[in-house]
Amino acid sequence: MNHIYISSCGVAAMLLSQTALGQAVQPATPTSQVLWYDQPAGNWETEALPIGNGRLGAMLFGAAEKDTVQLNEDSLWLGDEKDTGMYQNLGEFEVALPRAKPVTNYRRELDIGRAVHTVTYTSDGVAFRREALTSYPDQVMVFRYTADQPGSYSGALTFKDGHDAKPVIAPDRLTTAGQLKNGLQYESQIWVMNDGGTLAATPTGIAFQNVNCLTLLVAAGTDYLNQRAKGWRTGEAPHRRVTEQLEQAGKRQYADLLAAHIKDYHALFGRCSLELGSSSDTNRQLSTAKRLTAYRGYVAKTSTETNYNGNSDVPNVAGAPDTELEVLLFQYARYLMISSSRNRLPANLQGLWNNNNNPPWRCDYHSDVNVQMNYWFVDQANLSECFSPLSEWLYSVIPVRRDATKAEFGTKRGWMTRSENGVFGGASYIWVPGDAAWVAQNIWDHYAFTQDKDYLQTRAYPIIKELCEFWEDSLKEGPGGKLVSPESVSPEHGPKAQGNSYEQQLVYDLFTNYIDASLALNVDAEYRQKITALRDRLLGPQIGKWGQLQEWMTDLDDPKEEHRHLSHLIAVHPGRQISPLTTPKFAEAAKVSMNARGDGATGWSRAWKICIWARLQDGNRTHKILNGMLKSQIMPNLFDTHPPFQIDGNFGYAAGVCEMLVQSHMGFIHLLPALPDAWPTGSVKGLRARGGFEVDMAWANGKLTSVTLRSLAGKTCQVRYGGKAVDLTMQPGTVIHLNGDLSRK
Ligand code: FUC
Repeated sequence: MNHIYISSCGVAAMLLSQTALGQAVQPATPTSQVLWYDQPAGNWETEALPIGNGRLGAMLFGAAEKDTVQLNEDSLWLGDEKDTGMYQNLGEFEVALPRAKPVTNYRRELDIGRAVHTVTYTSDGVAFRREALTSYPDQVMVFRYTADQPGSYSGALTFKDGHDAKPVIAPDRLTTAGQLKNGLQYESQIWVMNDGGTLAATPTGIAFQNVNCLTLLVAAGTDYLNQRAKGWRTGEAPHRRVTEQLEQAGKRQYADLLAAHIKDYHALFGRCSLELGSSSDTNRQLSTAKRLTAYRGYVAKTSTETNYNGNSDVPNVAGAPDTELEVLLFQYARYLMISSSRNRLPANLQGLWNNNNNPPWRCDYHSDVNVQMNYWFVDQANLSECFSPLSEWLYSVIPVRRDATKAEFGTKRGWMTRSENGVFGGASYIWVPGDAAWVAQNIWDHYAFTQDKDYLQTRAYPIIKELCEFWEDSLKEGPGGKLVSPESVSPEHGPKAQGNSYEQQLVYDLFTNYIDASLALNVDAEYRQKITALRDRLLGPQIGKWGQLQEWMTDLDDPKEEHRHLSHLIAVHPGRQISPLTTPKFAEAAKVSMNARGDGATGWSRAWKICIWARLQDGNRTHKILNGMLKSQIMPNLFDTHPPFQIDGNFGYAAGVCEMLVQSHMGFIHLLPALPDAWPTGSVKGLRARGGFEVDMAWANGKLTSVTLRSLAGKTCQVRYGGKAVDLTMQPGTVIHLNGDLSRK
């Protein structure tokens, strides 16, 4: 079938980029924005590459003879209000492309500057090229196959639904609809478009012959709705919406879909850039997998950590410092966030990529660190739009949690959750009272960064206030009349006890955020006073017998304990109760505890260690842990592994990098609070600070050289660097330029 795409199959244009890519010369995009490989992916978890638009996602393998694409839609969830459920696999399509001759010049790459995945290779004298993207503006995935000689595509498309629903096969379309056992309806459609040649329906899929240029449009959806009052369903099968999305996208040229996608993506991604010095040309020319190996080889000279396969053998690669790879990992976290969290459900334990119907940890929203960590960096790294999925999800499940808490504990006000959470409000595993206050901290922080009053009024304030009421009812009098939390766990180890630091610190944080929130809205003065009085009576941090910050109310901490959870350090990060600048003794005790926990860890825990040491202002320590993270738990596709793959490590890494460069949790903007010797020269543009500020800065030889500060909300602020501080009064839109000594330019 001929169609609108004919005119956009520009062979000449394709040839140009083919030459550049086919010879594996340095790509035009900076190497800190490209992941590339000289082999197809074999393994989903470690090698395949993710694309997504915050709702739809795919993992791409890129083999020349068989393009395998595994699909996800972020609301394809089992479960209900009682059962947490788990996140499901939508399915997998395969484009079989049998070829006559061996493949040469193979390259697959993910350009995170444009959010486009490309595969190029030569076979039988024909240069082939594929591009794949997931468009947010058009809500479809686009897969585009071109070649430099006409009629080069012959093969077949098949689709395997994740729950074995059978596709309805038309000559140009595969439509697959099904229902999960909780009644959730879903549908996926693949529309095949050919320039030249023929298409035909077969018993198993769609066959194509002698096609010049093949385009696949993929749309998918479910009838999930994040509203309890409507039974968590839209009330309509997804067929109409999915069909419409496909029809709308099908009216447009590929070049237009591509341009709209890049424009939309770049509006978010392009807002923050980072440079930490140049890497060597040798490093730059390595594929990402080899580059990681080289990095490991370099780090291995100074550390003995095991890698993600659990062995400590590091290939004999002469590595060199590679700050561009460290930047790539930071920007990759931003790419993954934009691709997995926009206007729909929040990023789960694997973002939104999952090929398993019984996934590790349900691929859910764990609330005793993981979902919080996912969102720590989002506002800092100038991706505030990606935050609302978290607040909307939380807002949607609170009514269920409120009822469940009342049924279980007879509570009158507020709610609690258990560590495993789904999308219909069901939760499982241990009840952890502090978890809710912890998510509420993210909820507050989003306001602190954006100064969005409407959000504060409609989402943050009601959520925070209700939890204050819960704690008002739950706190008990403990030793010396201090208020302590009821008996609970410190995630996820040790005895059940009263007054665990986890809860004490989170309640302190919640009350502090409430006070600030009610002041910002100028409401509830009386209740604010009450909460202030309660906060003053809370049992505060305690220093134990070996100088450590106590995890429990009684001095129980074992100096040999290396557990991954760092729950008693929340006051340092992400909280604001302990800082070397305001509470130096507690900060010292925090260091003692952190030294005892060690620098190694599983996935996310190591990222948290970077954040905590950054808050303790030890730049070299943060970089050592960062080195260890890249060496031992970053896989060739740059996913972080716990093991298995958990995206919190990727996102937590980005939070750590932000904390090393700019901190703003103590009421002022602190520049370069934890700059390591390994980053003597660099620059960053577009980091955000609390109070609605955007920061650009540059440094050289370990010293700040220039700063540009933009105010979005017109607040006064204090900027600090080293021993210096300046107070600035700004209007919305004011831009101020400072020298390295903070004098005005
Ligand atoms: C928490 C952690 C585990 C794991 C799981 C998904 O329970 O303690 O390490 O990350 O979440």
